[in-house]
Amino acid sequence: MTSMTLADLHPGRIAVLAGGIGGARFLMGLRACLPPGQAQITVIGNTGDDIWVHGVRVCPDLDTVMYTLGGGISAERGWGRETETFVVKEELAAYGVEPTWFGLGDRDLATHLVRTQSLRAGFALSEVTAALCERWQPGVRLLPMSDDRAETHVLISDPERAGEPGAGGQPPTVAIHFQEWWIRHRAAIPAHGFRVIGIEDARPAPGVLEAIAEADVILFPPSNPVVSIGVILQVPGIAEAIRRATAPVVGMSPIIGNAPVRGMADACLAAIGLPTSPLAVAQHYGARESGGVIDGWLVHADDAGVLGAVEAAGIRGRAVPLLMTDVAATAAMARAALDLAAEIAGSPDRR
Ligand code: FO1
Repeated sequence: MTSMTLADLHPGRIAVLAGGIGGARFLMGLRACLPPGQAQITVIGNTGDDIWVHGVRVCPDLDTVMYTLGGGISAERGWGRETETFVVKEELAAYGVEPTWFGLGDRDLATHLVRTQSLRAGFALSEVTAALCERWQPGVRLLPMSDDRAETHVLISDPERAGEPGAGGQPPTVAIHFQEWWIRHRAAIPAHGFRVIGIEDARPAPGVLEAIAEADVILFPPSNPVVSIGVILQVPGIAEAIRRATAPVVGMSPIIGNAPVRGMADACLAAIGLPTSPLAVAQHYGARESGGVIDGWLVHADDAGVLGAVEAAGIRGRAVPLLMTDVAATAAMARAALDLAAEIAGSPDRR
């Protein structure tokens, strides 16, 4: 069986569910591995991280994709702008205004001001995102998962009331915004779970369901499977659209060995009772043939030992280098994902 390549498919409509830094890094490789103009990439971005802070609306994962692909990202931080300053942040702190823990950059602030002004004028987040991308030209279509507000909050034991016995002798549980847990507490406070406030009423943004239905390939980059891709899949209609899609769905493990490549996916997996392993994440997404959302799964070369169990879960597995050390390495990973997708698309049993 000759392995099909993307060129054998229709000129390549690729839908990518993406979170922040991991998703953006992957997209740099995906864009690099395709001949220019060969494919149209639609990114469905996570907006569960979004937050109102100092009166402006910040969309971390959308901005990280936009800045990274548009050439404005701070390579050192992976978020926010390069050659950034934080004078406004310092001035706000001088007034004693909270949150002082949020890294609001001066250049980044311009993006939030434009977005906030446009939202206040009645434009939808998807329209605002398209307008911001006019400047940055990311080379992909960037869609928020939803135009409706759906914010990830983290359930933790109330640090202020640690002594008090709550239900069942546990201290009372409180919910804090994901950004506070992630930035202020570095995800070091054990999370009992996540609640995406408003997700039940959130609708997929215009173009999202069509991008999934019309895709030739659907990819899950190594973004956080719980609070990034996991949140996108909670938008009513999106997981169902992926289950029904004709395109093969291939994901990539954000976990190498038993540790996340970066970020704190292990703290997120623990919060929902999952071990930090490439197999656990694949099983969490589940095989499409048994009601899940993926057909194929890439694990890191050193984790080839889990491929038997991945296949037993009904998912076609491949072990390839998954460290996105530079664009060339990431392009090779993206190519491996596309080749696996083409193989799945071409095989009669679709697995
Ligand atoms: N991450 C941090 O670790 N510290 C920050 O102060 C911080 C500020 C920030 C501002 C704008 C933005 O778009 C992202 C920012 N991030 C910061 C990253 C952000 O918390 C994460 O990228 C996502 O929310 C999780 O992927």
